[in-house]
Amino acid sequence: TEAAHARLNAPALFAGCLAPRRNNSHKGTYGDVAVLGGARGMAGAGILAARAALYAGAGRVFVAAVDPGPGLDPLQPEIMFRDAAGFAFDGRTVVAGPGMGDSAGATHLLSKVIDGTGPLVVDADALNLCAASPDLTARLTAHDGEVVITPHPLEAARLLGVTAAIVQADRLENARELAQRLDAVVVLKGAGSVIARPDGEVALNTTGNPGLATGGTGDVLAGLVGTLLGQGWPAWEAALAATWLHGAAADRLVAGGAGPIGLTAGELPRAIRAELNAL
Ligand code: NPW
Ligand code: AMP
Ligand code: MG
Repeated sequence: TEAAHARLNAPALFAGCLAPRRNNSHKGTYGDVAVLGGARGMAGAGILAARAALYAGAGRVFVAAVDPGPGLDPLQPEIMFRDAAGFAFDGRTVVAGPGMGDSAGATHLLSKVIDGTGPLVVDADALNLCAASPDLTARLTAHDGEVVITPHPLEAARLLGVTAAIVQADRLENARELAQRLDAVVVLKGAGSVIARPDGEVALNTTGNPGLATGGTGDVLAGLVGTLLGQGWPAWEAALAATWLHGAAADRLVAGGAGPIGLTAGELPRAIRAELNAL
């Protein structure tokens, strides 16, 4: 079967990257994560990604917003809000795309981040902008730093220039193809997320449930990948751990009665924290 060609994602595959929080450490030790998002009407997506980054251990978390927005998450005042224009992205881990929109401003900021240095997660609207621009895609492929992309099947289809049905017909092979083309680690999301890397290695995620089929859960995953990259994890292990933890958190919520019907993305970050500390 197809799955025979894929490893099954499990904590053993990323356990080597789990490090205890050292006594002699400070917020600077655990990385800055900046979410490039915050288009009008979708501020929530950036906040969800930022909360995931915070609850999975980032030292400092920013939302760099493309449009004027709330400026504060009253339920999560730890998150710092900045105007994306003028924000110093370089050297920080950037999660580009959740609720970013496709405005000219968003496109300009994305190209700036892609041409910069440092670990990079590309999700949602940032993937769609790349799919619409061969130039941006080429520059992403040449990015100076680790890159993880987190497409759902339609986003993957846009990048490959095919339909979602074609992506779904051979998820392993299409995830591999994207990883090779973009020279990036790919998380092809959906029931049984596929994690692929440019050398052809693939893993199939075993956690998660249909409670995740609701708005905002992908934004949480992107923030989670970003926070692990920001704590120094290599792209492959960060993608494996994030997909495993994200699904395990959803499974934990369902076991507690908070789903699958009506599970909300906002409940995931705390459950992710519980999973991470239990490992
Ligand atoms: P269908 O309906 O089957 O034809 P889009 P988006 C398909 C932000 N958000 N298997 C499916 O197509 C995001 O961050 C903001 C098969 C679905 O309708 C982005 O910036 C939120 N098909 C922006 O919105 C919360 C699948 O893709 C279509 C599939 C747009 O992102 C919500 C949707 O894709 C959201 O995260 C699967 N497993 N999964 C907020 N609170 O601010 C998806 N599809 O049109 O690219 O839009 O993903 O909603
Ligand atoms: P997005 O479409 O970007 O919001 O991402 C949705 C998230 O939920 C991804 O992490 C998917 O893998 C996950 N997901 C969606 N539907 C399911 C499902 N039926 N079973 C397991 N995970 C799912
Ligand atoms: Mg999404």
